[in-house]
Amino acid sequence: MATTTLKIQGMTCASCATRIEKGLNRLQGVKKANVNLALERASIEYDEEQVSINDFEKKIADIGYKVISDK
Ligand code: 9UX
Repeated sequence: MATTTLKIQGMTCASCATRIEKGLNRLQGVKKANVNLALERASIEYDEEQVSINDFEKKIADIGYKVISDK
């Protein structure tokens, strides 16, 4: 099991965060995804044999938001 934190651009309300959270949690291999609106961050616990950061970025983009560099 692995964990990662992604910085997300474009969330403006609590529903945005909930939408992303639900989307991520629906992915096969995601154990637990949490999105913090104030911090603009998603933290994801996942099985790296089933799913990858690339899948998270793609899913978030599909829902209409963008993953940006943490640095
Ligand atoms: Mo409401 Mo957040 O449309 O995008 S869900 S602002």
